[in-house]
Amino acid sequence: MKRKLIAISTVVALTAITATVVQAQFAKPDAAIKYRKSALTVMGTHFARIGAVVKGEVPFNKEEVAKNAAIVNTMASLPWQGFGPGTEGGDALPSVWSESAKFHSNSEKLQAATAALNTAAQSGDLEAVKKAFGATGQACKACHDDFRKKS
Ligand code: ASC
Repeated sequence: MKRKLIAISTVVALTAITATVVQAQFAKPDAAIKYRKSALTVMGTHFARIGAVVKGEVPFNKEEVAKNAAIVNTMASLPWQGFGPGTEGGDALPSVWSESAKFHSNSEKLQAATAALNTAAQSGDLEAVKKAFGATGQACKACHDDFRKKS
């Protein structure tokens, strides 16, 4: 009897701790989904501004590209905390949770690519920016192919 009580109170305590940890990050799953979409939207917006320069649609302004790349690089570290347990939905495929090691590895590859893009942009070398932009786009695409709903 005593053992059963200890077992039950352990489960209750662990459940409470887990709930608190999830809640410390986001009030509810919808907030996590909104957060990760927002971070990805801001990242995509500033990435596209560099893309316009890379494609020759907008003249190369070193400072502007450097600012945009710094934002992309900062944003690249953020979305992942919004993909925690119990936050399935939005545009994310179930593979985010069932293949979490691969998802995590892809997120690290993206962050390595945006760090290189930022380094290139801060150097002001447009050719280096073009190369790093292409590599970053590949990292975006790799994850979208396997983990994002096709629209
Ligand atoms: C973008 C953007 C993405 C990536 C992706 C690259 O500009 O918003 O999600 O590039 O399309 O394949």
